[in-house]
Amino acid sequence: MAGRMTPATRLARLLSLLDGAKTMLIVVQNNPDPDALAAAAALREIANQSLGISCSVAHSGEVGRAENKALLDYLRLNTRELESIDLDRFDRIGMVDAQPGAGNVKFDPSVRLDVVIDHHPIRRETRSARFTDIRSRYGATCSMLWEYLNEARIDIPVRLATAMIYGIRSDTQDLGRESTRGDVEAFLGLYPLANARVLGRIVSAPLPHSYFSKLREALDKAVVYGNRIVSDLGELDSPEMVAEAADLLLRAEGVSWTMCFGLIDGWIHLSLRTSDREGNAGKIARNLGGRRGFGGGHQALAAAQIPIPNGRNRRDVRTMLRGLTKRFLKATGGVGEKGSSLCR
Ligand SMILES: [Mn+2]
Repeated sequence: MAGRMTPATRLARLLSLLDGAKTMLIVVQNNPDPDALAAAAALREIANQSLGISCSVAHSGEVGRAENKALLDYLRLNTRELESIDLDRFDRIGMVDAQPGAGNVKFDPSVRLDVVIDHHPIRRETRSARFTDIRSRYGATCSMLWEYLNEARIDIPVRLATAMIYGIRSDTQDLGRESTRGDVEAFLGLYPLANARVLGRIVSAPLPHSYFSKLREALDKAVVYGNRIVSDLGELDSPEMVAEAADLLLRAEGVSWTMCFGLIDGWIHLSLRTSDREGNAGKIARNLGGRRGFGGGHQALAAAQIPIPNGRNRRDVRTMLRGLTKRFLKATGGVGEKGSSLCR
């Protein structure tokens, strides 16, 4: 466990493990977010500048959000489809901002990883990796990677610094959520190196019109149960709107919990958010994921995926969703209240 070491020891351990390799594959979560993409680019920079290793980045699912696509373009990061990759062709395999066996990454957990650097709570499967640095108190994986870059005295290119700032900002809601001193230090270290104007353009990338109809759906379907909101977004192409709607709805007055879900390829994708410091969204998501699905995350934000068994019709799915809603309400203060539409 590298989490308790000094930055110098961590870097030395990482580099000695990578030493001798010519190629490395860096795996990130499905539908990667800015923190995942920038963290992958940061690990690539370290491996490349320190040891001349050439790296590829891979993930399942697509990069759906307009902002994340703009970030990829700007970073000049060509990500590859994980399913089409021959793992044996790489001397080392690393994973950032995710862990093997987690629900948000389609990667065979029996493949032994060389490097795992992440800020989610540690998973059993991670312990078999050769180098692990898991710091669940950190708001962003980019903050952890900044320490390595800083320790290695690598000149951080403007594009990378800009992307990492975005990664930290978006995972911590501008350092306001789940952030620690390490996140603030990384932010302050990276900010002078970043291009704020370009970042502004990425953050407000043009949105496809379909974004607005999905958003309207999320608002139309939002039901208030006391201090909780639940919204069913229906069929979706990618899960990003589920998370985005959960964030947005949490801003409703008097609301301290949100749960949004959508259906994608036979799976229920669900996002949980809370502003209640006593609440534990990660634990609830893990329970909702159950034995057949996956669930987990942080105190304030979490997600779960639950498979819809074969042969179920629409009514069965509605029953499943009602069951999830009930369990969510039970876990967050009781099922008593009758729901009412947020938008009348
Ligand atoms: Mn992250």
